[in-house]
Amino acid sequence: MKEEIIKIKEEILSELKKIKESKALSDLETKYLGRKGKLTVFLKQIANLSDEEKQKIGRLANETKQEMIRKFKEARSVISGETEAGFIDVTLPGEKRLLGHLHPITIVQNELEDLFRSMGFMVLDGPELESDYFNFEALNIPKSHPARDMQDTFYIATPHPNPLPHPQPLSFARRGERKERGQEEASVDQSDMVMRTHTSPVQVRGMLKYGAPLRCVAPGRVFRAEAIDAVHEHTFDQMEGLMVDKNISIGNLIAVMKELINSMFGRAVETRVRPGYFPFVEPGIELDIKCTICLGKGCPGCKHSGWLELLPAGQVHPRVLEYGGIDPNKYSGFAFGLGLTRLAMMKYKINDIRLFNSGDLRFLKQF
Ligand code: FA5
Repeated sequence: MKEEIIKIKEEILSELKKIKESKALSDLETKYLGRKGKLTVFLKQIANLSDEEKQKIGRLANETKQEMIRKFKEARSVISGETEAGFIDVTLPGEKRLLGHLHPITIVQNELEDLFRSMGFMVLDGPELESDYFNFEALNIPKSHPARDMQDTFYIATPHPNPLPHPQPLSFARRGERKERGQEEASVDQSDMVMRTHTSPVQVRGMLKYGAPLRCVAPGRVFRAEAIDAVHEHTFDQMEGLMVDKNISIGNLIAVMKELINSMFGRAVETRVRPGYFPFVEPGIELDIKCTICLGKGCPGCKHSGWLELLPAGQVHPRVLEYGGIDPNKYSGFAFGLGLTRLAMMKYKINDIRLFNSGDLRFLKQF
């Protein structure tokens, strides 16, 4: 009988070694220690032995049973990752959680927001469904202006059901001017709606809300009825920047632009500045960046030109300050309209803009 008890014990220990998960462990415990388990049933025979044999075998039987109960308990702790003291065994391999990823444009936007906050800029938001007034009119682009053709606009067929009255531009008499000007020139249509073609409407919204002096950036989506290619999307992101104060000049603008480019790329990147035309700035400039993908040799990411239009900017037009309720005799300002999507292309060396809105998880998982 003694040999039989030892044999069952070895059998249990050898099977225990192969167990890796708790269901199999419970089954094994039932098989040997359950009410009809092999060891339990075998030990019941002890009751039929003589008193002398009972004493000899009984002790071994009892010790073996207790030892096996302990072994099962230990095995259960190992499988569930707990030690006897109830602590988590940190050396066990962890459960790998599936983490989401920030979209590359969100990453770039967050970095820029931090940079501009550190320079005292507020971060503003504006509506994507915008009135014709803020998208064009208040930016010195009246209905008949040829500059409306510069941006292919998605006009909304249904007029705004409950349009708010737009503020009329304030008239500030210029030096040497007698007559009040402004109000009669503006053909304010309060119900025409467009998908905003740029983030520039937030300039005027910001000025009307906060007045001067003002420093703000406004990131967000913009929409254009564009022919799509490797560098043009119909839905893309821009970040508007605006600084209004006394004696703000192009010098301040260039200092901020340099700060922006350096912080984004962390190294000197070749840029070039050209004159640019936008009715809401005077003078206007365009900053291009040498393509970081082909280093200027030409690739699909820069439409084989070696350069990418990134940052148009200029001194805020006095008319726009007036639309924002700010006296252009006292204040001046600069504004820029950064192509955020194009910046993300250059930062991460992505040579096709269509990847950003593709929803392709293989693309997004790289960030
Ligand atoms: C504007 O949208 C002006 N509102 C910018 C501005 C603001 C000028 C303030 C002066 C003062 P533009 O149409 O060039 O300008 O667009 C600005 C930037 O957006 C471009 O330099 C480019 O980087 C990006 N961009 C323009 N069109 C597209 C497009 N279809 N797809 C992706 N990015 C584009």
